[in-house]
Amino acid sequence: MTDPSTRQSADRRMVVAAAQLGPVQLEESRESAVTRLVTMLRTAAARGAEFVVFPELAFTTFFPRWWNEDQDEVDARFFESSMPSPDTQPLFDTARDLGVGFYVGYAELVPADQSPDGRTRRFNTAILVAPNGEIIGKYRKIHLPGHADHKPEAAFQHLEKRYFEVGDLGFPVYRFMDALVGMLICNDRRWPEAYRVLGLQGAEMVTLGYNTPTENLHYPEPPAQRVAQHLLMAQAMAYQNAVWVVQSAKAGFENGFRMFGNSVIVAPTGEVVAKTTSEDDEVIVHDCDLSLGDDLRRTMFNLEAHRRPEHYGLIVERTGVRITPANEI
Ligand code: CDV
Repeated sequence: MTDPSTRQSADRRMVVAAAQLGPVQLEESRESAVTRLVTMLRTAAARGAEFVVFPELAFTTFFPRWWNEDQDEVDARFFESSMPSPDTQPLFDTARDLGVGFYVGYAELVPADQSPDGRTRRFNTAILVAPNGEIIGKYRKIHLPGHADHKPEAAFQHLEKRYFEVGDLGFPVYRFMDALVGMLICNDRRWPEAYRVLGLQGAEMVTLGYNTPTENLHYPEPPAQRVAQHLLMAQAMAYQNAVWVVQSAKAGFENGFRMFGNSVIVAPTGEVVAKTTSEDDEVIVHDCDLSLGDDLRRTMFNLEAHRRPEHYGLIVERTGVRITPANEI
């Protein structure tokens, strides 16, 4: 266990990039998507980045927007049963050549013969890859949004609950280069619990890829409001947990369905230090001072000194709302 007081060594820095991916059409091959990621990796490295954050499900289109009953076809078109795979190997090779680490999201298929319970399993997954090209960490998305049933009346589907299982790895934090890094995926960013569990393990940087539709599937909502909420969450979670937040979008029109960009790097102070301006492939870079959160962690958000878990029981005991007014004894 690391003593938080021992990490206040001066001038720990990491130059980090968020590499936003523009749309990946249904017809686009994995090979083509990987070529685009490799190009951005090179751009980021040329601008000094040591660590690059790519989006959720980065190798294909955002396929949960389509109902498909042919699971074999879904598996073959969108899932990876090994990582790296022949198609994704160039990304790993380039990272190793450049000496750059990365986070990337993909649809993970665990074949039945490799699964402890003999069942084929499917997860929405992100990995942390070291500058030598080795996978050093894995996270499987826990807060799966959307639905499992077909909604033919809807303009589009959000079938993450159909295509994926809830992640089974918890919220691990990894020692990565000079920092303590946690991973989340898209909808996880809306849940303070996820960030706090990372914060309690000393995370200094939280990395996250996302695919967020510009339109709300459930009710009309102005797109600008959705972007405002996205930025609000990133800034609040960064400040409340004294962490750097690096969030990378897949954006733009995929087969007519739009997703917003606004990839951001946010400082532990809650300030946005870099943000994309397009819905295309775009790289933003920031030189992060890893000690910037130390003052907050020592004072306002000294978790050891100020948290009151004896009063937080409901957070883990109860999932949904049950109205329990204090005056009804
Ligand atoms: N891929 C996602 O998790 N998208 C959700 C949408 C459905 C709201 C998100 O939180 O952005």
